[in-house]
Amino acid sequence: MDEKLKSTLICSGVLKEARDFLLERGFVEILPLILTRLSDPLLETKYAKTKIYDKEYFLTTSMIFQKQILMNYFEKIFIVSPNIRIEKESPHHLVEFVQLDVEMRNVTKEKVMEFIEDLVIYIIRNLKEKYPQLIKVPVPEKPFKRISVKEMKEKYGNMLNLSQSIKEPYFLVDFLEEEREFYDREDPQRYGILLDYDLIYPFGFGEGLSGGEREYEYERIVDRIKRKGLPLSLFKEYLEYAKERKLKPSAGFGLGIERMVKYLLGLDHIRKTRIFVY
Ligand code: ASN
Repeated sequence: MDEKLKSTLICSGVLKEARDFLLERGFVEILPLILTRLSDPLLETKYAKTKIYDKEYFLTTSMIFQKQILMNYFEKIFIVSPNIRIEKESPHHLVEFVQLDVEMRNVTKEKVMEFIEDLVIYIIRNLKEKYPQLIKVPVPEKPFKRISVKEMKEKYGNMLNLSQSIKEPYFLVDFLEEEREFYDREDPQRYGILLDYDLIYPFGFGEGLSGGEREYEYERIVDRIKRKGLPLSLFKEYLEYAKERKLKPSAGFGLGIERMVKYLLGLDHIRKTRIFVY
């Protein structure tokens, strides 16, 4: 079978297994937004700004803020969310990609990492059973190893070298404030260190997921935005929620769907995971 057709089949399988796992655990699925007025500042660009019926919109880079706002109403949610990011031309990046965006109220970094282990093991185990000829990667065992960003840099230099050197998924933790966004919660005991986690696939497949605990207190959010040198006016709607104490303690993650398919099928380029992306 052609690589793009295999990928399409496995992509459908990943989404089915992920949805089954989350719905069984009481998660509510939220529909994604493509046009938005509030999106992730991670690349500091508002793509394709456009006016529709006198209102300005741009394209979603991630639904991080919507996930946090939703925590005021639901305890556990997920979104199969298409994102646009002009980040880098590489075998690991797509301008248009889909992430499985998950958020949970009142959970800690450790709990979410355990949850991710269970989710990833569930998806791989079930897909290996259904498609034994297509999926050769082993079912990982938990707990996945944890490595700090500091240790990763000392021992491997960078994330891709780490990924090339390992034979099972790892969690990369203890990101520095300047490496991530203002909404990622700073460890109250360790200034400048964030309560984030990335899932790194082995055999050079690189980062597969990123997430963290979130800042939710108005004063802390304002401080973090200022430390980034960003204008508060960019986040007006979000800051209003925070001021009214409508953001709750939460943590979550985004799992890249195409990156997981690329890893499961051992593909050399992420374009091969999408039937209409060339
Ligand atoms: N989805 C990511 C998260 O939950 C955020 C992102 O895509 N930048 O942390």
